Amino acid sequence: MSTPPLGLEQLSALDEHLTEQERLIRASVRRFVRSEYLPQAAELFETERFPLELVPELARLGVLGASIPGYECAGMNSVEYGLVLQELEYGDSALRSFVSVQGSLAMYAIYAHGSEEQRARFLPAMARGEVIGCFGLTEPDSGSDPGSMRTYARRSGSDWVLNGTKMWITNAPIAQVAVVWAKVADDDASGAAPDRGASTIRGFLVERGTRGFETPRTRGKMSLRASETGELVLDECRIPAANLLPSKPGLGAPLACLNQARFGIAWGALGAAKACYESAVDYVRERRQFDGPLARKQLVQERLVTMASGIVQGEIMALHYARAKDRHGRLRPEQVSLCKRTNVAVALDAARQSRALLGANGILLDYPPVRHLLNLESVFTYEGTHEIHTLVLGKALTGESAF
Ligand code: TGC
Ligand code: FAD
Repeated sequence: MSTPPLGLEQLSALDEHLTEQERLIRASVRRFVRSEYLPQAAELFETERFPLELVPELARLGVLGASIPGYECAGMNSVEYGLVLQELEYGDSALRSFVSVQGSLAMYAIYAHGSEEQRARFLPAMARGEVIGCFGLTEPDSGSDPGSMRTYARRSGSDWVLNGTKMWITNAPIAQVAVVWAKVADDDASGAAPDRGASTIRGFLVERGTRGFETPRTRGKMSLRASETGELVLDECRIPAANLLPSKPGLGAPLACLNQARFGIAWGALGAAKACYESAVDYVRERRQFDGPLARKQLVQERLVTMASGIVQGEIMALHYARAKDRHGRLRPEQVSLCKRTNVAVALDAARQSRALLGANGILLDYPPVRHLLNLESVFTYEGTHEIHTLVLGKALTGESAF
């Protein structure tokens, strides 16, 4: 005798801890994702296309720069923002990545590290989706260790001249403005290059159309295929002094942006995990082998229980830290690492379990698990790899650096 399945939201009882506004925001983004994105998710993945035509609606929903106060941004709290990202990644990690990079990386960099003029010039247009941004930290020879970057900027009169290459940059091919992190000499000495003593990291706003700035697209990714990824190639690229971010020099500035984005990913990845879980439950209740539905087999139930446990624990942790973030205005970087590391691993495992439960059908794009599984391989790697977050936590817990 079978009974209706208990949903994840009933199991976690999360809604009891959400305000009405938090639930309403989640519902409006859920409607959008399920009606506008999901029907074309497989095709967008297959054809490596990001649906730029959806950007105005994303803007209308208030999800671009959602947690920034003022400047036409929605000023959402951390729970609202987390729920938004979870719904977006239920659709696809590419959709969530677009929003993370626009809001938590590009817009946040301008908000936290920019001048009042830069904020007023860029943030409202970015919140409206009229200007798309990207965030260039990673380079061909500098990934987990961004302090080793070789892109550098030198002063030339009142301008800055940038040289170097950033790669793996989300939104690069479609961005009108790139936040580029580059080394400059401690004393801003003219002509400084990394091998000649340039040592301080500064942020620069590089606008499309600037001479010496190209953004070639990266093709052939087997993950995040619906996300636009590219390089930022800077060849004697001259930008005005007004495009230097005036914040305190150092790696701390880009890492502060990463804290925002990593926290969002900790929520977002669980959206992908939920899509995989729900797809598996539906499938095993229908699919019959050995005289009964797969849902009646103990090994199948164990996989579902493992998935559900991870998702519910991850959500409770994310909610706890989101409330703490709003109370204190910030989280410790180690807390952000704990959330990102744990929840992305939960999601990747859930996608694998779900893919397996669908058997051969699990490798088809007709079902969501293999798409999420492939996407989550990138999520595991970007914004600090799983191992980097292990080392951040290991250092904090022992006082010893193992980098
Ligand atoms: P370290 O000496 O530890 O620190 C240098 C300075 O930075 C400060 N700091 C932080 N500040 C804010 N938040 C954090 N999480 C911070 N971590 C460190 C630190 O206090 C220090 O400040 P100061 O004032 O004393 O100079 O730096 P390190 O060179 O040893 O590196 C530390 C390490 C390895 C943890 C860091 O470099 C790291 O996180 N590496 C991973 C790189 C990464 O995450 N890259 C992501 C690129 S962007 C991306 O992937 C976008 S994908 C987006 C999408 O599509 O969704
Ligand atoms: P590496 O740093 O070379 O690491 C390779 C392996 O070695 C990993 O398993 C790593 O964990 C491990 N490793 C490294 N150091 C250690 C150590 N000390 N001890 C033990 N193991 C170690 N970057 C941006 O700046 N902006 C973006 O918008 C952006 N978008 C991205 C989008 C996608 C789809 C992808 C895949 C990446 C994106 N990235 C972006 C880059 C991403 O942040 C980097 O890929 C990531 O930081 C890891 O760098 P890496 O690929 O060079 O790997």
